[in-house]
Amino acid sequence: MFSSKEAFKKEYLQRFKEVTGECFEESSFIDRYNVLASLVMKYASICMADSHSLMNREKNQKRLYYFSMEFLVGKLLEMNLMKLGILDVVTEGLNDLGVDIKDLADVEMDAGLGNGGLGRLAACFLDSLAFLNIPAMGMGIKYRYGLFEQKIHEGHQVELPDKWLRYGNQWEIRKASKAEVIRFYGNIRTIEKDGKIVVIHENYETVLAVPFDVPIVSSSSSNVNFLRLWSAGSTDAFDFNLFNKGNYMEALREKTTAEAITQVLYPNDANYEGRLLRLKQQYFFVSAGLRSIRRRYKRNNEELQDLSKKIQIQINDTHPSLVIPELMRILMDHERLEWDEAWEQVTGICAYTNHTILPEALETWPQEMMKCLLPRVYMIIEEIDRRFKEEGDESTRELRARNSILRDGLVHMANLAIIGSKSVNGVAKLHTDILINETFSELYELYPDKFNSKTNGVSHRRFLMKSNPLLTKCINKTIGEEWKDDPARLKNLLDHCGDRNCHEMLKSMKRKNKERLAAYVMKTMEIKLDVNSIFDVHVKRIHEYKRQLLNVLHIMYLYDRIKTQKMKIYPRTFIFAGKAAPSYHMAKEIIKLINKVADKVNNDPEVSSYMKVVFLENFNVTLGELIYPAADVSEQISTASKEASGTGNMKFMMNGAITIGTLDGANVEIMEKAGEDNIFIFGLRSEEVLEYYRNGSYSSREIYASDWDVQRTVDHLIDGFLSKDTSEFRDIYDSLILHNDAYFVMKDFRAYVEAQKEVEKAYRDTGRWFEMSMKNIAASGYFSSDRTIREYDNEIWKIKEDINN
Ligand code: 26V
Repeated sequence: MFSSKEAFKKEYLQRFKEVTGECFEESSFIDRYNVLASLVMKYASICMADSHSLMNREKNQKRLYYFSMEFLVGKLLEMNLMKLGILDVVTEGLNDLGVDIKDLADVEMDAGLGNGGLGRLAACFLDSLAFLNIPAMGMGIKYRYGLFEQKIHEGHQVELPDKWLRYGNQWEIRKASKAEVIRFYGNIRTIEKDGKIVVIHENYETVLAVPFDVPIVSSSSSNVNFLRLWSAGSTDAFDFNLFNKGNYMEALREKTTAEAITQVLYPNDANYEGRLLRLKQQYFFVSAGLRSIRRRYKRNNEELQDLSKKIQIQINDTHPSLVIPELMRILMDHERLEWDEAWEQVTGICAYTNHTILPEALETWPQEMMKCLLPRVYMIIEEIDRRFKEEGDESTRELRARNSILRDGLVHMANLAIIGSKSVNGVAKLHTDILINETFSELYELYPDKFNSKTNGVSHRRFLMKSNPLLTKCINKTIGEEWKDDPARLKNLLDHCGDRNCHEMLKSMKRKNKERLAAYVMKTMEIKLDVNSIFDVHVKRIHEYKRQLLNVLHIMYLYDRIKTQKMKIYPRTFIFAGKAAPSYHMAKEIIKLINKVADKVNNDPEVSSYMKVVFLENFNVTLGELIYPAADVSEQISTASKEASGTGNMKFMMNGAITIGTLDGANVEIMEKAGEDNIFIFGLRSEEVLEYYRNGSYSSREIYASDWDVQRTVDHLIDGFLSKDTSEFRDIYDSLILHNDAYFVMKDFRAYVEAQKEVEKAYRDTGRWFEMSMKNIAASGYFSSDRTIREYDNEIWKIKEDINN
């Protein structure tokens, strides 16, 4: 691209005039950002065009389509510059022009088209697919409003719309010519023609699906993949008849109803609600995506029998699992394939990833709703279900009935996804074991070969190289730069983990990152953090199973000890961030509690030299990038068995933080890789938790009665310790005592307190601490999403294999 910073400056200033018609000197950050982004986009688009034509026409390569309702992409400017290898040139060039690139990067709004783990994983996967040169396309929804913006007002969460498109989106190309028409509602009639049944769909409503393509650039090749986001509009934008009769509102109705489909991302990340609009979203992007795949396929291929040799679809959780019946519909109704031929293709193409075993998150739709909205798709699901129940031998009949797709008036989406896919994977070893042995044990009996595990990973390019340049430098100095393209080589750090100079380097890196975060906290909250204190960080969605409550109760306990027993602790800064689903009452109560405790601790001079507590507003990808590099301690304390994998745990690890956690999700593998001595594990194991659920023998009251510290701390929720209004945290108290503490917070309290003492002891021993830290960084290469994607490809998609043949 730019051979030198001079070349960059020349092109940038030229482009500035072309785009804005203004002089650079008087321009705003917004204009400067827009022009820079458009310049990067120019190159990315050219590469995208070239690689498309190469992949499609000449090579006709096999390709992956990653269907996901969520892609939590974050900001793209610096990432794209880094991947194109021009971040330094551009930074310096801008410097010459008197511009700090950070000011421009700040202008970009996060593309927050996801809730949390699942959406961010999808974005990391796109990054790795591009890096590994695997032809792939992400298929998703262009929500007008992404995940809400969180404000904290007097300790409460307030939700504001996320206007991420306020200044437009520089990273997309609208492909009006590739729009598709999607059909909802109506009736189905069948007729016979030439001895074949023909399905006729009548009286349907239509919605227009317009694709926006976002290029995913890669540092390793000129192949540019892309993310295709679908936006809904009316096929008949304005009814002039109605308008001419003066009925303005009615004339707009159709347009508004159609557009509503992609207006907003549903902000729940665990609690499933059977909303019609959500089902519309699912079918909308599934149908549009498949139609565009079919179009592309037919341009380059003649035989439909080869479909599964050219196309692979990964279904990210059950949300896109309508892919299965919709693809059946297209192959049968449009391409005239017989059921068996179509089914062979579909079950050779689709693979499903499960991301949660929380029963309340497993998707089901009322049969009546689906039948009405998607009459033909529903018929196909009925047929899939009928065949599933009749297949196999007699001995499996009952088992099949118990696991059918249509039961109790509901469509069970996970069952549909498992039956219609060639592969079913969990996202960490433990999670997969639980899927196999508990959640889907009976389906596992029928399809043992489908089940497999793919431990999650994260993009070390974004969460280490981009967000922690200081650590990147330290690593380069110690082991060279090969690890950047092959993160497994971080292992080489093990040869240096006893080296005092390395410890000093890491210590100074951590300190600077803590200063960077402290400056942000000062600017945004006017709270001064002590960078010499331990930064103990708990950032993720707020959920009872993630047990932010356990962390706060521990803080309350420490506070009380310092006050009443003059206990001395190593200074600590407890940092929280995360959003609660707007309708999740308990999660919002927990946010209130954290803020109440923060208020009390931070304003008590007797304690505040030992402790600070802060809740940072509006956790998103960008804030994460500021926080992970500054963390000393990573809180991963979910109730064992509940966290499918966790990916924050990996981001912290990569940045040299030490985990305090339960043996849950990928923590288990983090322990295996980093070594038991380099992580602080405590609490119930998953088997113990599952056993308690089975036999119902847990009693939180027993613990309350037998452990004085637990009792005193829990009582502080309602005895005026926190608030004059003793009813304020009654619901939390009741969840623990009246409702028997469903997440075993009280059960694990004592073990957590002890583990935290160990953390403090280790931190006081600087040599030990940084040795542990280095061992974590060294072992973090395994948790790069490059490794995860290689596994998906080697074992499920087999795309590289196809390219190499
Ligand atoms: C579920 C629902 C239910 C209906 C309403 C909207 C909605 C949106 C998202 C979800 C999926 C929740 C599942 C999820 O995010 N799982 C997380 O996936 C991460 C990546 O695999 C994993 O690291 C986390 O442990 C897991 O909780």
